[in-house]
Amino acid sequence: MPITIYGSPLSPSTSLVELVLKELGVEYTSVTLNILTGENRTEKWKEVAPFGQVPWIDDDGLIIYEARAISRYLATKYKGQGTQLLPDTSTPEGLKTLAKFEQAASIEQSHFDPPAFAAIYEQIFKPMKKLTPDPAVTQEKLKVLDGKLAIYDFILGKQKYLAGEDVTLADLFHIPYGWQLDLAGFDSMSKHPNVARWWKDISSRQTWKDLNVGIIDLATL
Ligand SMILES: N[C@@H](CCC(=O)N[C@@H](CS)C(=O)NCC(=O)O)C(=O)O
Repeated sequence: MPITIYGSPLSPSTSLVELVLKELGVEYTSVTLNILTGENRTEKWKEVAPFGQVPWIDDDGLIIYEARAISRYLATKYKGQGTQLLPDTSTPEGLKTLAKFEQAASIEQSHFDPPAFAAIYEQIFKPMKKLTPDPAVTQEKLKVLDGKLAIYDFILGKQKYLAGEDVTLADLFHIPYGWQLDLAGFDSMSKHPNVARWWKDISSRQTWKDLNVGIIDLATL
């Protein structure tokens, strides 16, 4: 039975899981929930997704939510198929590369996601929810993000990807919100030279292009 992903085309976290499935070459089916009307937060889904957020997957009865956890699960389950997205822990260097991967994954969650999400929420998601964005908040969050990306630039001046010389899930975790920053017209991902080189590399992956994530016409939902 193919994996089913419950999510929304408006959700960067859903795009992340789809990207990982494409990288691994795994067939899947999708169920779209209308997150603007709160369909994901109805009593019907409380048992499977207690926090009420998309995405979650159903893999033959195994329900998992939290996009990064789903990604790790999929990359582990389909190890040896498609792109290798987690370090190979069977080598003598395995523990070291795993530690570097975990460090990179933590950097994304601690330093990139909070300001990137907050800027995108203000600029893109608030208008979608018919709330009024505050440009001052957007600018403040972008400034915080820029400070973090200056540190990324230092790191990426010494290595190709965030965990070392190979692409990993830790890099892919940045793609959906990095993409939204580009779509919003912010120069965050292109301002610093080493970040720009890395971002061009990871965001031009064919799998991401195939997903064709863009500005959604709400009338089509
Ligand atoms: N930490 C969660 C965050 C998921 C999340 O923020 N989901 C958003 C869409 S990207 C959502 O469900 N929004 C609608 C809602 O919260 O009701 C993950 O990584 O999966």
